[in-house]
Amino acid sequence: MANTFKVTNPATGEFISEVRVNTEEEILQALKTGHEGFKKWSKVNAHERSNLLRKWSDKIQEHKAEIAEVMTLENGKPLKESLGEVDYATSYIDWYAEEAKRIYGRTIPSHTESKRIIITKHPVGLVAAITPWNFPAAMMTRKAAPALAAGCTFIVKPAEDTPLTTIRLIQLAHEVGFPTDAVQFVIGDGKEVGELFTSSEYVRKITFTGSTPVGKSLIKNSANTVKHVTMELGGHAPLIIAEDADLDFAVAQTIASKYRNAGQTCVCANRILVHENVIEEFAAKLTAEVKKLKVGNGLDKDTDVGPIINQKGYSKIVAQIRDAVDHGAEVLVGNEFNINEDKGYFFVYPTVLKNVNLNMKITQEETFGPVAPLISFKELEEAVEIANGTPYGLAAYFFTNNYKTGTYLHENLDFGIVGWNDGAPSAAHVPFGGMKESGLGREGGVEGIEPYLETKYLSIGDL
Ligand code: TXE
Repeated sequence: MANTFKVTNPATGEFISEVRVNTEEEILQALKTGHEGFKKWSKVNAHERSNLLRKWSDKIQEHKAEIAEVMTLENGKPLKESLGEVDYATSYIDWYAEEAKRIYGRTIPSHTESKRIIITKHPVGLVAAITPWNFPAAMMTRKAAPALAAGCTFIVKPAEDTPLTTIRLIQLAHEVGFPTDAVQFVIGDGKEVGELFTSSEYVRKITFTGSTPVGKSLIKNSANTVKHVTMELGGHAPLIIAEDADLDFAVAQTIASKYRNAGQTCVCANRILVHENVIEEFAAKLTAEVKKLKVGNGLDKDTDVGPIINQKGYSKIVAQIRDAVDHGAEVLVGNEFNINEDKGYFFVYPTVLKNVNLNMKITQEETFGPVAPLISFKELEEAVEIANGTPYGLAAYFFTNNYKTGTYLHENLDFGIVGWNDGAPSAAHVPFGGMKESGLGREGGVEGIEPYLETKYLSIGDL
């Protein structure tokens, strides 16, 4: 493994900091520590775990401005979005601080007079998390909070591009009193750390947010030791504009869904399906609004859209735009880039494409960039078929004020998250996750703590 990672600002290419990469011995030791720490942490009572979580949340809020700035520096997202992400991240801690106190068992009526049957819930053990760079705070707390609330110990490997936010959050967890063997981080290359995590007998659960191919390999590698897995993988969200939709509202929601974090979110609208009778009007309104978006350094307070995280992400987006244009897509706005490969910064200007068809890469693969491809449809059945026609099933959106249309779409879209006249349905109190190759399990809500718990059944016979 390399000895250090250089963290750079994707808006300028400037060096921010260097983080030391842990050696294999250190990572193995950390896993042993987490396993041994579990014996103590799992015995801490639920109210105390809850109190610590609340203190952690408060502490993060005290440091909100500092954390948001670090996030913008390493990720590039506009400062206003980073501030919002700190709130989003602590909302998971707040939610699971309460859920910690509601890990209920139950009793089951017996089939004989003498027997008593009791069901209890227990933490699974050491949880190893691998997190992405697109939401460096929230993707970590969404895993750490339910794990710690359940009584599990927790170790996280942040993404190589954005380790600083995570390191700061873990430091604050220790400052408020979480034992250092209950909450840990390690720094290293994804594949190498992933293999150490999945092959370790100490790790009882892997929780991952990232690309579908990496998720599949983690599931495979976890099989040897039969670990629990939660996978939040790629998405390719359809956003359907029905003929009767309120177009101004739908445009505003599409912009919020599509261009937040420069389109680098797993739930962002990737395929905009518009009824043929309103596509011209919708396209004109969307284009007019997209032209107003300001692209730049996330630290500038006017910036709406920041840079792309790195060259790999940038190249994928540019290749999709070029492929679409080569195959007949019309550029309504965008298809412009501002790159400086020597300095290492990569901007893609918000783009809207019309005349997009299903043979183009952009309709088949997740984009992870600020590009809105407009696809025309005639019948709702056709829209549903296109929407469901990929291996992904994370989020879907539709805009209609017609109850029958909305009900039909809700019932027929194969997605874990459905937004009806809502382009931003995520929250700590709801189950977030995907169907098909978008993942396994749910994060958030009451569902989000279950994957960190084992069920134990006690049968008491004759007493
Ligand atoms: O993902 P990776 P990348 C999608 C999105 C994006 C594409 C590639 O389409 O364009 O994935 O992004 C760690 N074993 N999403 O390359 O590689 C890595 O260190 C174990 C959607 O950034 O999946 C990082 O911590 N871990 C997604 C994390 O996985 C490995 C968010 C994510 O990186 C590993 C990110 C391996 N073999 C990308 N290889 C979402 N669901 O929001 C890498 N990693």
